[in-house]
Amino acid sequence: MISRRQLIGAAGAGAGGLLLSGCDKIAASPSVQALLEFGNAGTRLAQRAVTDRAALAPEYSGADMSPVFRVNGNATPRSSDYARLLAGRFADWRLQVSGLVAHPLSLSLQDIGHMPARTQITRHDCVEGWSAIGQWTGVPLRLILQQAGLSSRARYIVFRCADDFGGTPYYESIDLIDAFHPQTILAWAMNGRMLSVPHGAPLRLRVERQLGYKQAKYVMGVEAVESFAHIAGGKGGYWEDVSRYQWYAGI
Ligand SMILES: Nc1nc2c(c(=O)[nH]1)N[C@H]1C(S)=C(S)[C@@H](COP(=O)(O)O)O[C@H]1N2
Ligand SMILES: [Mo]
Repeated sequence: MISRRQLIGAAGAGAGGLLLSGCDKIAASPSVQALLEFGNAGTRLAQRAVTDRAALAPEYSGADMSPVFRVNGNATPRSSDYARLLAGRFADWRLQVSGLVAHPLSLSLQDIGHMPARTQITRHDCVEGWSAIGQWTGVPLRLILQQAGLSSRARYIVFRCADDFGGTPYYESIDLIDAFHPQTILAWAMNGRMLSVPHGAPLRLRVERQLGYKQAKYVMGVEAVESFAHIAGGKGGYWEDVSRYQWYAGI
């Protein structure tokens, strides 16, 4: 499991990244404003992160839902594999669950649809300075990890996506606190309909205590790992590798 020291290290790095990023837009969001009000009290920030990681993100009512939920990043994966799966309405699509698990899984959309589902209306906050409230339905990630029999060596969950930027695949990762958080789901529906391609069909991550770029769309694989240092650029996600975006993007 994750030690308290490692947790404080990760939380401190995340908060520091926000402060250093110099991004005015994000500083304007109320939750970030609240974060900044902690000032330079890094230890207090870390303490808050340690005690609050299990807290739920606010949930909203249907009346609060945004009439338009912006699409950001890739709006459709360009690969021929994805095109083929989409043409078959994802009947041949499988979610591969691999890595540090006792039982690797290959789950169809139907398999996932038969698992218990959770529906939540939450606010998505993109680091670029926009937010939208939407409703998400999907399987809690912890149920998939439990079914796969997560090894005690696993510390992070990596999400492999079907899309890329200039040939570099999109991917993301989260720690086990977020992986087992009750609002962390692999969503197959949005606003009461099957997930659309622009929003990540057939399956996308919702990890509600973090910023937009952590919400991996087009998830093809879920991999349990001890470390993400050897994956792609080693920083745990596409944007983390190519920009100054921090791995822990807590809000
Ligand atoms: N696979 C993949 N996931 C992704 C992205 C992407 O380009 N590809 N963009 C990220 C960013 S920056 C945001 S804000 C959200 C946007 O989700 P949406 O298009 O459903 O609004 O997805 C995130 N997940
Ligand atoms: Mo974003």
